[in-house]
Parts: sequence; C-alpha cells; structure tokens
Amino acid sequence: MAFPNLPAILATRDLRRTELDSNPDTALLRIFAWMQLSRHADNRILDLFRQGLIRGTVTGGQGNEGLIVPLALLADKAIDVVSFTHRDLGGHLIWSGHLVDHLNQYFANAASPTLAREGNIHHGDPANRSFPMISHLGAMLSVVAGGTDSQRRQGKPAVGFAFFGDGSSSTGDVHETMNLAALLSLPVIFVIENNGYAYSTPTCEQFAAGTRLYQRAAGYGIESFALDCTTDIAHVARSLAEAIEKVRATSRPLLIEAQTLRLRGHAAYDTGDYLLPGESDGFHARDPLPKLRARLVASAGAARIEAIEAELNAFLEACVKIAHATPRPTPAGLEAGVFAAPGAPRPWQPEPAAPAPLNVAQALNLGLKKILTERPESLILGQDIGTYGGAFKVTEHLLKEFGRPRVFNTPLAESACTGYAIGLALNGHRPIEEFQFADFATEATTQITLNAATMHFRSGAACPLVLRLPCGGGLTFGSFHSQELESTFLSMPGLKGLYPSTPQDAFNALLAAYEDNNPVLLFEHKALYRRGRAPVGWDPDYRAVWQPRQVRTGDFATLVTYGEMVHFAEEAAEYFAGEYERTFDLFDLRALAPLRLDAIHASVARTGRLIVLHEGRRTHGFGAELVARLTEQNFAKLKAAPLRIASLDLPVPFAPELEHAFRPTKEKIVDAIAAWMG
Ligand SMILES: Cc1ncc(C[n+]2csc(CCOP(=O)(O)OP(=O)(O)O)c2C)c(N)n1
Ligand SMILES: [Mg+2]
Repeated sequence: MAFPNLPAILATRDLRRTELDSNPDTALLRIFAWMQLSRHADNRILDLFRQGLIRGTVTGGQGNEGLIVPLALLADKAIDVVSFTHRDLGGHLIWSGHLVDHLNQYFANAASPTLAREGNIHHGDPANRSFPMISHLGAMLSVVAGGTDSQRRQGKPAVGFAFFGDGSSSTGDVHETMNLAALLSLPVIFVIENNGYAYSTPTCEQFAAGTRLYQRAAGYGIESFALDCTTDIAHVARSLAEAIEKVRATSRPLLIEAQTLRLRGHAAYDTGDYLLPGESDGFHARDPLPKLRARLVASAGAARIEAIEAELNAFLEACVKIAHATPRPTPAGLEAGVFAAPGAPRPWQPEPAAPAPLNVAQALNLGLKKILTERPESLILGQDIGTYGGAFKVTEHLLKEFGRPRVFNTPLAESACTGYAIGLALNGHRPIEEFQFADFATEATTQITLNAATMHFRSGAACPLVLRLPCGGGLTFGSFHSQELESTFLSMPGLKGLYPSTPQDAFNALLAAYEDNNPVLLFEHKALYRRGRAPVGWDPDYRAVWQPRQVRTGDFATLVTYGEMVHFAEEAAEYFAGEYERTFDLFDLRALAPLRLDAIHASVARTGRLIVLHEGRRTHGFGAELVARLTEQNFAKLKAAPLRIASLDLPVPFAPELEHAFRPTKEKIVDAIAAWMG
C-alpha cells in the first residue's frame, strides 16, 4: 500500500541558521508543523493504546517538542549521529522514515523497523546513524559518542546528539560518557531533557537541591548552558543552531540542560497522583505549542494555520489507517535473526611463520599487529594498552607502531568504553577492546549483553566487536581477577565466544573474531599467556577455530574441555593411557558460542562415556549445557552417567592452597576420573 504523500509544509526536514534571521516566519511555521504533527501523533498513539490496538506502553513526548523538533531540523541528517529517547517521537519523524514506518513500530507490525522484535519507541535507523535506544537509560550516550567519533575518523564533520532525562542524569553511564567525550574531544552535544520528573520522582529526590544539572559539565572540562524550551521557540532554535555550529567547528563536547515538560505524565498508565494540586495545570500553561501557534496566527493568519492543522490531521489519520491494516509479524526467521551473517573472509596477507616460536601473548600481539596493518577500519582500546602495552603486555609496541588514534588508553569506564566501541562498530569501524581482567567486564554487562548482543536482532544492524577478556585463575589473583565468566555472558543471546588454548589458535581466533559481524568474546586464559611457545603463522584454515579440535583419540570415553584445562586434560589422558591403558577422545571446544558439537556427538555415540571438564564453577557452569546437549542426543548410547569436573561453587579464594582446592588440577582430574571409572 502506498504511503500518503507528506503535506507540503513537511517537505523540508532541515532548518538553516540563516533562515531564522532572513525568513523567521517560514522557519517558525516549519517548526510549528513538525511540532504539531509530533504532538498529534503522540496523542493518537495514546488513543490507540487505550483502545488496545497498540501494546506495551506509550511514553509520549508531549511537552518535549519545543526542544526535539528544532534540534532535529537543525541537525545535519546526512552525517550527524543521534539516539533518541522515549520522549523524542518528533526527532524520529524528522530524522528519517515516513510516519507510517514509525506507526508500524508502535503497532509492532511485520514492517516495523525492528521487525516487531522491539516495541514502543525502541527503534532507530542505524543506516542513517540513528541508534535505537535500549530501555536502560544512559546507555546510549556512549554509543552516540562512538558513532560520532567514527564519522570524524572518516573525515566527516559530524556532531552527535545524546539525550537523557533528569532521572537518567543519575546513571553512571552519563558521567562515564561525558568524561570520555571530554578526554577524546568528541563533538557530542549532551542534552538533558529536564522535565522535572523521573516517573514519579521529582528532581529534588534525584540530586541535591541547589544544583543545576548543566553545572556538572564544569567537572568534566566541558562547556554548558541551560535552555528554556517552553517559552520562545525562536530563541530555542537560534541557541541550538549556534551550539551546533560551535561544536561542529571546535569538536568539543557540550552539555545543554533543556527545560522541557511532561504534559501527559510518565506513560499511558501513569495516574499522576504524586503531583501537587494544580501542578499539571501549571505544565499546560507553560506549553510552548499554543504560544507558537498564537504567534503564527498573528503573522500568517488564522486561516493559514487552521488549514495546515487540518492537512496534518488528515495525513495522520491516513497513516494510522495504513499502519492498522499492515500485516502482523510471524515467527519465521526469529532465531536466525539473532546473529548477523558471518560475511566473507577478509583478504588477509599470507605471510611466513614468525621466525621463532611464540607464546599465547606474543601470538595475540602478532595477530593484533596483522589486523592493524591490514585493516584500516580496526582500532584497539583498553586500559593501559598504550605505552605500557597492557597488563599482560599483549599490546606491547603497538602504540609506537600505529599511533594514538588507533591504539589508545581508556579511562576506567568499562561501560562507556564498550558503548563507545559499539557506536564505532555500528558505523563501519571494527574495534577491539581489551578488558584489563575479564572480571571487570561485569561493569559493562548492560552494554555487552543487552546493547551489543541484541543489536542485530532488534535493528538488523551488524555490531562487529571483539572484546578481549583475560580470564581464569591459578595465579593467586583472588576473587576479582580470576574468574571464568563464559557461562555468565554466553547465557545471553547474540554473543559469540572463542576460547583458544594454544598460540596458533589464539592467533587464528583473533582473526576469526575480528572479521565476524557480531560481538565476539575472546577468552584468554592468563596462565596460558606464557605457558609455552609454539610456531605461529598465517593459517589459511584459521576459521576452523569455530569448530572443536580433536586433541587425542581413544575409545574409552569422550573428554570435552577448553582453555587451560585442555593442557591438564592432556596430562590426565596421558596418565590413563600409561597406567590404565584407557584412552580418550579429547576435544578442545575452542568455540563456546555458537556450539558446534557434531564431531563430539559422534564421539560420544562411539565411546558411550562423557566427561566434561572446565575451570568455571559447577553450578550453572558451562558444563551443564554441554552435558545436557550431549546426553539428550546420545542417551541410549551411554554406558555410564556423564562426569562433570568443575570448580567449587565459591568466589575464587586467594591463597594458593585455597585456590588449589577450588579449581581443577591435574591430580584432581585424575582422581575424579579414576573414581568414576571405578
Ligand atoms: C537504568 C534504568 N533504570 C530504571 C528504568 C525504568 N524507568 C523508565 S523511564 C524512568 C524515568 C526516567 O526519567 P527521566 O530520565 O527523567 O526521563 P523522562 O521519562 O522524565 O523523560 C525509569 C525510572 C530505566 N528505564 N532505566
Ligand atoms: Mg524526567
């Protein structure tokens, strides 16, 4: 069905600063029309929700149009970067798409921008640098920062627009991102939509009385100002135009605290009974839309304004009718939508093996060097990875060779840095982020598991990201520097995981992870970094790391493991071959997600016995999934109950004696298998 033509007054989605001076009435009329459409659409969406035709929830932007409409008109939609919030329907309407596209999102129709996989206003247009919000407020600021930096790195004078509410201003991500943007000198305009409330919580319960939110910018070394968006829209537009021009020219971040309104409460279900008597009337009295209308009636005449309103209403109704008649989604392709297609292999240069054998840390360093040399879209970031070369020296010498823009230290802000990497990844870059220890990745849990991991499913955009996670214990590092977090992270859909155990596999895994179009967690066991050396070089079959490697063959049982435990398992298998004449099919899993178990199924079917070994904790551990899958398929062939060897269900204890008791060792593995055999 053809979408209705836009009314002539909406033909232009841009506003130039010069127009505000040379032709203010035309400029204001355009702003008015988009504000009016946004207001009516929000109100109509609320009606449809109340009729049960729209599900989920409806968080209207009524009262926010005085900010978002002039700003979206002024932005350069061809290069700028944005992530709209749940108050910004007007911004979405202007940035891209047709009103029907946006209504399809609310209706959760098959043709919705999120394919109906996400609801409400959680959509965007990543191809046009409008990044879809996740519910977790504050989380999108860093993504905008990354996308904006990506544009600048590609030579485009982009500005980023990152919105958040007075309530969201309390989240850690907001602070982390403003600090990061100031440090990296990113041209991002942070806009606080201060409407006085976060759901039912007034600002006096959000931050200490007497402070203004814009004043916080001084703490980050960035400029800021407050802007009343409820009174004089011409002034708002001029101020925003100047601010955008300045940020575009200086490439410095800026914070604007915009005074806005929340005319219809938090959401459709909000009873508003927490408001003071008369407070709601006061909001409506400050509504900028009737004021702007009165001004335009005075200059253009009532008939002209009424005609525009009638045309906008007819357009809205025609669009609602189409969206209402648009087909509903079906579950077809739902599971296939989790991951972006892997893409063709990169044209890596074949090269001779390194002249001397390398350990895992050196193999990773060689892989990073190869990527930085051959792939211009690559860059690496993390704490202390620059001059220092990383806590484990995996990035040694790379800063010197490739320079700061591509190899750089980050502040201690894992969440914002990961969001920033997501923004880079969404715009054509391929960042590799080193976490100093895997344990600190929990600081970025939302960004990793909810933002990056779900990106393709809900927006269709690829998010190619490598997150390097130095993990594992046995080194007396205690509870917070020793954990195995694969089952924590990989229980969330949308993440891939590789866990190499040899220098060549580490090199191959890095290349394979790099060229994948999805977020890949690269688990690097710290004890393996310097465990031993082996020849490392270009391997045309590097993508085989997505499959298990058969390390030994045998017939008594199938032993499945990964990481450092591969080496312990080899020693244990050697022992059983020598002492008991019992041999094992030993598999190094290598890829933890997606799991490719065909060869292991075949082995279990043949041996009839299964041992799963890993260093992570037993309960909810990765082995539970492995045993379940391998048993489900081979139950009739099993001669014994599967054996699961894992760490104790404890925080990783510190002292060597205690850590020894905590995690599998060669001796404990031998004992467990011997007892099981007996
Ligand atoms: C991190 C986080 N915590 C809680 C929520 C639940 N929640 C949704 S909207 C909202 C209020 C947000 O207030 P504010 O940032 O001022 O934005 P406003 O809704 O007023 O525009 C809350 C608490 C959330 N979405 N994200
Ligand atoms: Mg608010």
